[in-house]
Amino acid sequence: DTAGKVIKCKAAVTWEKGAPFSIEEVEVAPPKAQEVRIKIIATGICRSDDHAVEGKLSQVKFPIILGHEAVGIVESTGESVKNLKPGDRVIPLFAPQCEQCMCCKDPRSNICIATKLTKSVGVMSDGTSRFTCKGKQIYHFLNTSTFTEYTVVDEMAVTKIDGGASLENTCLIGCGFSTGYGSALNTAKVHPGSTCVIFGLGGIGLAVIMGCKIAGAGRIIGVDVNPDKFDKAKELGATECINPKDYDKPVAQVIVEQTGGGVDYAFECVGHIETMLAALNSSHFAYGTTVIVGVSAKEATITFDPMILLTGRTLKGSVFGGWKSKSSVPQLVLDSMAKKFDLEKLVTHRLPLDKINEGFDLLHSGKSIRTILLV
Ligand code: PAD
Ligand code: ZN
Repeated sequence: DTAGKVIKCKAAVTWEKGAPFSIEEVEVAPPKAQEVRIKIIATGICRSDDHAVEGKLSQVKFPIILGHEAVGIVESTGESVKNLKPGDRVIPLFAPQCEQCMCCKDPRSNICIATKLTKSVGVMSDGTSRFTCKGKQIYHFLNTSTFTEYTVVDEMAVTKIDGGASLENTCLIGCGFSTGYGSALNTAKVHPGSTCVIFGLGGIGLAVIMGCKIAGAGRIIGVDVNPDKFDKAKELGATECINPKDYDKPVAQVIVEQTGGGVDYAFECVGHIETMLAALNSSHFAYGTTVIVGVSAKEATITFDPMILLTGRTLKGSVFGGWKSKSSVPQLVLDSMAKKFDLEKLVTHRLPLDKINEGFDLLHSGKSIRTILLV
């Protein structure tokens, strides 16, 4: 029985900006009050982890254990933890929910005020870390830190899922799938017969396509500079795909021309300023909605003529697809078990945690959609 004791286990540590992952033995302290220690079973590689390695995110301190898209099993719980016990199958929540604050109680938002205000970057709410390695404190990432055999999270940052959920691919509900799918359903509210364009056909963009299709969109246009992504996009519901490199005019102009004035819904799933502007410029002047899903680099700013919005365009964004994580994730897991959508379609590779650097190489080369690390 490991409850109440320090656990020594394997983790992938990022010692500094730009460094490769280093497999280390780390010590994971027991959970304090209102905290939960989780044995991670599987964790996906998301572009946001790569942004963190590259130092593009403001909320990252090194050395750190990255990873935020996972499924696991509760190992032990700290004092006064309600509704979770050892053995429960769980998904960590990078966008936690206290379920008490103004935003958690407001149906329009999924960004919890409590976690935003009370949490310092990279540590638990008491200001300390639960990870040490070679005598050094290792920072936490996005309330989760999942590239490790064991992690500790706040009770607000984990939710129990059905005991029969697959441990093979359910981790994608922890980020990529839910982010894209919810961006279409919750943030854009795609309507039947509408025309949609998706910039960036990685895990996030493809999950947006799955959402657009379920919402009954009539035309779903995928845009990527890597045409190797087109077959999968079409398999998941894209009706056509565009490679901006095939044209000598801006891709937004191509889309406006091909859609008789612009799309109903444009999604940016890359994280670049240029594709955010291209998405906005592809949207219909009178009623087009643009959703920014991609995470831009910390110093990036966007500039456009405000008149572009005056005629009726809407520009918005969302984190985790607008889902209220704690309450929505268990239902998304049930929907997946009921085959409402197929998570396996987003999985291209599976590797042991030790081969995490290979997984990131696959992301960089454009060969993978989602690589799942089996911990
Ligand atoms: P990914 O790297 O798997 O996919 C990005 C895709 O964009 C690739 O297929 C690229 O070829 C393509 N691409 C690159 N440049 C261009 C371009 N100029 N025009 C068109 N396509 C291009 O990443 P991902 O799907 O894991 O993540 C996508 C973004 O979403 C990334 O910025 C990530 O940080 C962000 C994200 N946001 C949330 C959220 O809650 N908002 C959650 C998770 C990820
Ligand atoms: Zn992610």
